[in-house]
Amino acid sequence: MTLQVDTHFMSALSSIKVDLLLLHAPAVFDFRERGDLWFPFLSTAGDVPITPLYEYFPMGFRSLRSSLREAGHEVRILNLATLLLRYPFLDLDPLLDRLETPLIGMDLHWMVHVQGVLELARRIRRRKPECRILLGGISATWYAEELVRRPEIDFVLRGYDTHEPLRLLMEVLQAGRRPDEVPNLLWKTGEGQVLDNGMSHKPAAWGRAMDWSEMPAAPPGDGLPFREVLSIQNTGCAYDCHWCGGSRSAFRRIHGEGGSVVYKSAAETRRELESLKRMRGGEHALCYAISAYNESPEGLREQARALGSAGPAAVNFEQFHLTPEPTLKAMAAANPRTCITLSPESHDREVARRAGRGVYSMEEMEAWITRALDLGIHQVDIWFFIGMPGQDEASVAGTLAYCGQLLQRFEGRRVLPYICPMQPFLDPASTFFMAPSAHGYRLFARTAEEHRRLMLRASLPNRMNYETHWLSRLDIVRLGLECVSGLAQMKRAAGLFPGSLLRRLQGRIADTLEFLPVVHEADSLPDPAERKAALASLERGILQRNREIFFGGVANQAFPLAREVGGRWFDELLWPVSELEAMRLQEEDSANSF
Ligand code: B12
Ligand code: SF4
Repeated sequence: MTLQVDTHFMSALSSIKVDLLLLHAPAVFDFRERGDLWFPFLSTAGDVPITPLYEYFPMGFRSLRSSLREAGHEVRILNLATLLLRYPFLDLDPLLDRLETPLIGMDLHWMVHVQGVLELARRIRRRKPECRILLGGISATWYAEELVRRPEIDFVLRGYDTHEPLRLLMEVLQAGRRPDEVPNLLWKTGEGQVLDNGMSHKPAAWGRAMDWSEMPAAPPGDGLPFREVLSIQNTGCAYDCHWCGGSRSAFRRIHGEGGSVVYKSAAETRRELESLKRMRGGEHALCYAISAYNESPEGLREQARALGSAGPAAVNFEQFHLTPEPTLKAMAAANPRTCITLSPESHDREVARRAGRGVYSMEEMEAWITRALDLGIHQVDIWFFIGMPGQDEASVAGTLAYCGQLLQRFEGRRVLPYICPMQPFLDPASTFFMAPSAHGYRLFARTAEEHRRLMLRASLPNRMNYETHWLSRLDIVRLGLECVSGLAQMKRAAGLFPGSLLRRLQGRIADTLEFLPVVHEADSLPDPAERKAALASLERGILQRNREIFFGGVANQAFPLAREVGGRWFDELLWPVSELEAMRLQEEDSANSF
């Protein structure tokens, strides 16, 4: 499936002239053309509504845009992952030709984007050699020294808050000066010498307000019942889940000594929550307070009150401990549809403890759920994980069975368990990543380059960067799918799922489970020529399945109904929808005339 577009179509797109383009890459750049790379159903672990291109960009993209605009710069965002999903006939080079910018900044926040980011940087360098390329985000910070040495990268701006350093960098570049004075910057001179300006910019107050009143235009056909928004009022973490690249220890490894949680200032938090009231369609907003677990009880009650007055349709608070009653009451009072998300990781407390959780037993959790629901909490979501130390197949089966018990005990009430495999990566910089064998892990990649290569393996298990002493890579992927299927069956029995949805979900999972060992076996052949031939024989099957994954709508475990891609807060298309739709019509006309 090669999607070459005749470049005269592109004349329908206007030229875009900016001082900085913030660009979000698809996780794998050439996803449309590759018959040798399979993206299985639910391969993103199924926790958030995305395709395997991982379309979310860091929230900081939007606050960087607004703060740099305030400083007088023209800054725009392009989510290339979404653009190519909605308009798959577009080609990169003609798109780049419509862009006039001296600087392109890409997020390598999530490691899973490593292939997409580097491939895109390489292609931009080839097509627009005059344009400087900058990386930022958590993974870019961790791998900065390796990344800046690559010929396609000019700058890496490290840190959890880059608003001020980026403003300085733009000022310096516009004045034609060397960026020696920009803190947190790693950069290359014209002669290719790498210079490190040090990482001194670690502000005590993190981030700027997100402006929710500004949302990307929703393309036609987008019938989303809810608009997801996020309320993240801190970064880093007070806790230490050992698999997590944002944990207390990992945050310090990445950013150096200092505190491990950094909070937004009260003024910026207020400004952000106020903007929710001005959001178009805000009454349909589903607001996730993701790092709410790092707030003090007073902070959390304050956040609940503020969210309540902003009036979204529903609010979801993520909690590490079992929330105490006074806070539960404030949360329930904030919104009639307040949901709490817990992540015990495993029903087996020993497995949970080894992962850095296990702070309550399942009996304590169940008693708490009863109280929480009685106090007016609308829903409790409970996430379990696959890929933890000491967790074997029997232990995962035990977790699935426990989910069944939970569903039975709370039948008719909104208590929803989920099981999610940790794939494809164990987070770089996490405690398990740093000392794998001590915790029963084996790593298949450590450097950014090794991760980039992994992302190009045909089989999802071979794309994973770890296995455990108890579960192989293939086991982790297979068990994840089996658990989602088993859980769906249980939810159907509890009246939470329509039968038609269950049949469709289970049909797709059954097909994926059947194809999984076939692709894995072919991709694991040791002889490269034999591997290539074996994969070539599977190309049609791979392309056909990938097409459904990318162009059949986006789904996740919580909302397994496929929805059209677009209209989400991060679906920034850069060009006006009217121009893109006009191009679609031209393209369809041209296809019909053949
Ligand atoms: C909130 C959160 C989310 C939110 C998304 C939030 C968002 N869009 O920003 C949701 C729930 C959707 C999410 C999803 C995922 N997440 Co997450 N997430 C977090 C969490 C809890 C906080 C992140 C945070 O504080 N960000 C705020 C700050 C740091 O970033 P920011 O303000 O947005 O951006 C600033 C800087 O990062 C930097 N910057 C970022 N990009 C760029 C680019 C340029 C050019 C420049 C100059 C600067 C720059 O400057 C910005 C402004 O100051 C962390 C854990 C933790 N405690 O850190 C995990 C974490 C980041 N997530 C992680 C993972 C693995 C995922 C998923 C891949 C999980 C999955 N499903 O498989 C998905 C990916 C989704 C996608 N891309 O489509 C890992 C990443 C590990 C790694 N190194 O790869 C982390 C560390 C821990 C974890 N396992 O949850 N996540
Ligand atoms: S997974 Fe654990 S350590 Fe990581 S952000 Fe969440 S609570 Fe913190």
